[in-house]
Amino acid sequence: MTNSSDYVPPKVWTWDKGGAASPVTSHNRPVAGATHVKELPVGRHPLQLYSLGTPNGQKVTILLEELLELGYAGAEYDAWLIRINEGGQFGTGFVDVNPNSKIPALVDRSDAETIRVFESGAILMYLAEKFGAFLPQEASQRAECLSWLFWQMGSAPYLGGGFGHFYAYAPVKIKYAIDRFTMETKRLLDVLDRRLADNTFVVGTEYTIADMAIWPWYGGLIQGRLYDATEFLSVRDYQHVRRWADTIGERSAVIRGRIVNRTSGELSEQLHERHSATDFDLMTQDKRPARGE
Ligand SMILES: N[C@@H](CCC(=O)N[C@@H](CS)C(=O)NCC(=O)O)C(=O)O
Repeated sequence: MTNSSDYVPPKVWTWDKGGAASPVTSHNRPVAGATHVKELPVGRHPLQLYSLGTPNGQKVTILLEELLELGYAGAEYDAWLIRINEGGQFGTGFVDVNPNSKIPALVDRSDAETIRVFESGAILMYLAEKFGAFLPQEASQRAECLSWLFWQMGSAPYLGGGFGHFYAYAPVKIKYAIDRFTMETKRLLDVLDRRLADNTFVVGTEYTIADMAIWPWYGGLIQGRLYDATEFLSVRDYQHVRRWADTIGERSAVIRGRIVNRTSGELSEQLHERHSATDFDLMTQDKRPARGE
């Protein structure tokens, strides 16, 4: 491996297939499209989710569990596991649903016309609009909600792809990259902390899809579930984010949503696939369903 400080980029970049990769990027290529034929499984519910319990995946399962808790039976879903470390996102069936080969991806089979949705922010908006919940109707509140939702979507590559990648996953520790993305991550935490100093939730008093998008990332950082970086980032400085993260983390729908499709952490916090509300009860008896594995 070339030392990062010795590296001089060539005139034209070429793909070094045998080059250094972290376990999370070893399946990535510089081209799009499928690498193998694999149809996606289809369960009995109207909504079929193909995902993994990362922060981007958790956003959607939290919203679905919140909708079900409010009594929207049409939000019943099958959550199928896509193992991105094994290249599951490059199967033909998955690429048909998301040509960008990233989880989460949703298929809505509620009506005669099957609808696919990819990009977690688009999925949150689609579901919130479909059920008329967690997205304010009033113009200024709606604008605030969408602003914070897209703030999270825009900042994820800095927090996850930048800070998380170079601090936790990269096979070499590069000070320049870690400094650059730590600075931005702390600035983003401060943006959120200032907003939450005067507001219960990011939009104000109402809990919305913006909180559901932001919580798995910034709540995860603050509560120590992401990148093991609480000390490094001095997260105790962000006391309003902490208060907000703890409040949301106690909601029963969030407790359920954040363990769906999870494959890491405590075994008691991993429900690899979810096909029924009773799957959560089976977990407590250590009888997790393992369909499709
Ligand atoms: N902007 C996308 C990002 C999704 C994303 O980055 N997903 C990651 C997991 S959190 C993934 O599928 N990575 C697989 C890969 O990069 O090959 C969204 O919010 O849906």
